[in-house]
Amino acid sequence: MATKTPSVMERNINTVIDVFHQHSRMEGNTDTLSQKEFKKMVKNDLANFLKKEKRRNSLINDMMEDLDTNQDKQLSFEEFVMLVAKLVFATHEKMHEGHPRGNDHSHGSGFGK
Ligand SMILES: [Ca+2]
Ligand SMILES: [Ca+2]
Ligand SMILES: [Zn+2]
Repeated sequence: MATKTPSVMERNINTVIDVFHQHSRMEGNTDTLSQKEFKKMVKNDLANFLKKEKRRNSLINDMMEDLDTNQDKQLSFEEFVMLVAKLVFATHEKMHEGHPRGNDHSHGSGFGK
């Protein structure tokens, strides 16, 4: 069986993994995000989806505390993917503001703008 080119969805999943590690490698434990690394990721890579948080460090810290379920002040990849899941869900909800489900199922622009 020939290997097929990854689909857009598969590539986007790989991108999530790559972006996590681009940041996790910056300092300390290379497998986890420190508070500083997480801040940088929010500001560089989630600037449109987390606009409010981007502007206020205290919101980023709160978000990190919520995600850091074992409370070791580091985000493991497992803890981080919960944020991705929440963002996927929240983005879809946002797309449905003013676009009720049903009929031809249309979407607004979500957090993209
Ligand atoms: Ca690190
Ligand atoms: Ca942790
Ligand atoms: Zn939908």
